[in-house]
Amino acid sequence: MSLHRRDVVNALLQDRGGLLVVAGLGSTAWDCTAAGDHDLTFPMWGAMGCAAMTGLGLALAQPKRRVLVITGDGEMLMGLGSLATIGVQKPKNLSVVVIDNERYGETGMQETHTAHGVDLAAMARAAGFATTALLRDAAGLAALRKAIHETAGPHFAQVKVVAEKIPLVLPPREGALLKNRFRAALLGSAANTE
Ligand SMILES: Cc1ncc(C[n+]2csc(CCOP(=O)(O)OP(=O)(O)O)c2C)c(N)n1
Repeated sequence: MSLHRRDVVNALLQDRGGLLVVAGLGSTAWDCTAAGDHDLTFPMWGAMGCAAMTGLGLALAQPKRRVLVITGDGEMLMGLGSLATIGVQKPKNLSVVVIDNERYGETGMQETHTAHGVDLAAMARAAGFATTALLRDAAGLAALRKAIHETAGPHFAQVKVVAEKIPLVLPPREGALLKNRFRAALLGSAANTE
């Protein structure tokens, strides 16, 4: 494994334009914040297993916007049924990227099932995603970024990264603030008074 998670997330979020981002709990939320706190990033904080479903809802509600879910392997493993639902709904504007350190990082680096051969990309392919990829080095990153921003999905990528403990970069902690700023940035500030 040669990729570092912060480099991967930085590369994917560079020049993000109007991209809507749902960040899974824990490390992927810190990664997204390290790349630049943003009104159009919605971090799940402690909610585990629902990042991809939140992204699907957003993609269906906002078909003209591109939506990216960035989440951890543990978080994705908890919500595997969402792959099937996305495969059936087939939102062209949705991408799911799993930052796979093969560990439950936040709770003590216990190994997840991906450390024992579970192939999330194959599961997404079987579920009906338009494209799937398993990345182990930087070679596929540019193509993944292009898919997220430009081509018809749903896209799924499992990106193997070094299992490392790195300093936390926390987004705002207040759920109502995160929801309201996201809604205001997406729909205009009047949306929060409706
Ligand atoms: C329903 C539920 N179970 C357990 C937890 C505790 N928990 C918080 S983060 C985490 C591990 C997340 O692992 P992963 O998604 O792989 O992220 P990373 O390794 O990148 O931190 C766990 C088990 C939780 N927040 N919610």
